[in-house]
Amino acid sequence: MILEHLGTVTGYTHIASGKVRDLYALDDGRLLFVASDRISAFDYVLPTTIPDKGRVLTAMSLWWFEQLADVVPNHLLSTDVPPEFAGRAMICERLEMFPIEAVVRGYLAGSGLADYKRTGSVCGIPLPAGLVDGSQLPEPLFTPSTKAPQGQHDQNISLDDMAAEIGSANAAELRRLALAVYARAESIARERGIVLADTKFEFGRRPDGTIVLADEVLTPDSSRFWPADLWEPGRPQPSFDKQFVRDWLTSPASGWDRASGATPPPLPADIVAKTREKYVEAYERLTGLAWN
Ligand code: PZK
Repeated sequence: MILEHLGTVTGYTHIASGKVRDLYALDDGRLLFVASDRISAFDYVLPTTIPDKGRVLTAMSLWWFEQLADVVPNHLLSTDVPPEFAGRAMICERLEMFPIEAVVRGYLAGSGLADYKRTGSVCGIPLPAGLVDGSQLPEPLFTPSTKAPQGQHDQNISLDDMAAEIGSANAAELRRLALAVYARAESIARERGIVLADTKFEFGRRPDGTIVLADEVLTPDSSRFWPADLWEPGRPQPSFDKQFVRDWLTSPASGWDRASGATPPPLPADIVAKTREKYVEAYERLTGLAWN
């Protein structure tokens, strides 16, 4: 009771948390979107944080919003946030969110690859035979999914399913916007030596009906970034940011048995430092700006 009251007088009330980000409501109706330093791997939030990760991903997202401003409006209002969130939070306009993850895939991996192996299609879109893990697709695909409750995986759906959920005009517009944003971002990333294999957007609607890009965008947490020089279809591609973490967790050194269902152990300091450096490198390569 008392804590809730204090939360209100300080002006922000916690409303939701994902694995690595937190959402607060301001008392004027706006939202505070906060990126933490938490990191997930193999579907677990690890017991170790990565210093500066929240600030790096927020800076990256802000930079992308600017790059994309002529393609789609976004929910960012301000970065003037409470001091404990400085650099890793955005004040955003509150939208009516579409209950859809707007995924675009330029390459085959993850659940897209799983669908393809099982059905020869991804989200009902037929693909040529002979594609392998990491293959570039003939053209980028819009492959929507439904947001699953926390702890479960999103489920790929067809465009017809999506249209049944949000209406065919909204479905067509989300598809158009997501593909346009991906095309712009993929071209920027490629010039900087990063393959943007796939990415997930969330969109919402203003009271006047305008569709707006929300969430964080085009970060390693919402996208698969691959180092372009190491891209080699036919095997799982190394992750730009998390490869040191995955390699250590699955090595004997970690003592962790992924199949056991146990929570992963804390990361050693050198893995933390190298992973932090990868996030900084991704930011610097994409933006051409120095970190700090
Ligand atoms: C909104 N999420 C996902 C993000 C979480 C959950 N601009 C907006 N307006 C209304 N709702 C949302 C947004 C945004 N972005 C986003 N859920 C609601 C989410 C961060 C942490 F726990």
